[in-house]
Amino acid sequence: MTTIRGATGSTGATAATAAVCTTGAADPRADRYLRATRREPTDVTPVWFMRQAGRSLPEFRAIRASASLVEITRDPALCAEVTLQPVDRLGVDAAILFADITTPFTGLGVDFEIKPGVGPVVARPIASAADIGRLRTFEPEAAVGPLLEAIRLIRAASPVPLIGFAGAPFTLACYLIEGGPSRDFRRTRTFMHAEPAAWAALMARLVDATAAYLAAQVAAGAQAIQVFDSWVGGLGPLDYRTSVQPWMTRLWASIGMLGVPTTHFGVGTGGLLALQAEAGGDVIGLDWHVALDEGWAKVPDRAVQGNLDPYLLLGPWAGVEAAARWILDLAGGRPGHIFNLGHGVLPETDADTLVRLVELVHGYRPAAGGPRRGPR
Ligand code: 1CP
Repeated sequence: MTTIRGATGSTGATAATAAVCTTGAADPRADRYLRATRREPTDVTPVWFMRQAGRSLPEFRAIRASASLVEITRDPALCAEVTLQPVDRLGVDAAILFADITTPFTGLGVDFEIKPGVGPVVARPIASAADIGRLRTFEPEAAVGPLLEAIRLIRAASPVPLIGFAGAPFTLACYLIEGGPSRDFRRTRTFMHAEPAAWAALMARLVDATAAYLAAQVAAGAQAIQVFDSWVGGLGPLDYRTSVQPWMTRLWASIGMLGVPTTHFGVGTGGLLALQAEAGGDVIGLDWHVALDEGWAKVPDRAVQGNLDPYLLLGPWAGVEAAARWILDLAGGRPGHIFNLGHGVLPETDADTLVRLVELVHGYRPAAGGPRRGPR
């Protein structure tokens, strides 16, 4: 087990590094994920899970009983411990920083809370150009200093690469304008069309903040970054091209220079994949609405990540196994497939099912003769 809490400052980090170095050199998980992002061959298919930290792990719930999500992100040692819990328990090939996509809101001067059972709720949703004018410039060290310190601790202790992340401007705007979770993002989509100049101003502010936030994570040690455009699949291709893609292109012009692999993720984006790839991303996320080979054919020059339906994990193992093997057969061992769920781990998921799934992916060997198509 990786224990970082109780470690004080650099002394603790050094001790953790020493402990890992003795075993870490031989850990086959050390660079599988990074190699796959570059579409280089790997010994086995790398696997990690979106939302793998927190949620289904009992050891997370024990910590969460006495500290809120925001408190965890402000305590570097605790944040590092929670980030590394799934690496120990599940055997995954990458760690993802424990934070929320709304974590940088405080640095923009946006008052919000994460309500249990609901999600992020913004105190005063954005409704006008004047509201956008009141957003503060995001200064990473002042806004998320402890989180950047957590990244340094994780890097010193982790046997696997650390993925930093941020919400994409559209998805962040959904929370800022709706004021909380929404099924149809009605206000956001209306605002986008009714107030095009204000929408552009908001997107510009969020691109700048997100670029600065991700650059700070990489400077602190994140070895890859993922941009979550979780809710953009609600848009059609015309809206995407007009109102979102230019901002994603601008974001990638900045983060593409950071020197680490980037992943561009969304849900329900089967009709947007080529446009997303055009904006940027070494790795493109595929959710479960698209067969892996068909999705990959739309972004042939990129790596892909996905695409198991997270709801399957709530059912019998046979369903998980059949779908996982189908996905792996469709990938056929081609370099550049990172196995993941099509969206985040659901809170009710049994951690043992995740362990078993990691073992299945790592134990899989593609059949000779390339990708198998199977049923769809
Ligand atoms: O592995 C992890 O869980 C790492 C930490 C992590 C990540 C990567 C959290 C902690 N949130 C996120 C990303 C995130 N947050 C996304 C993008 C990924 C995705 O699409 O799932 C989104 C859309 C959010 C917003 C959010 N935060 C929701 C969804 C609300 C909605 O609109 O339906 C919820 C429920 C949260 C709260 C939250 N974030 C994270 C945790 C552990 C929790 C649960 C609340 C808590 O424990 O207090």
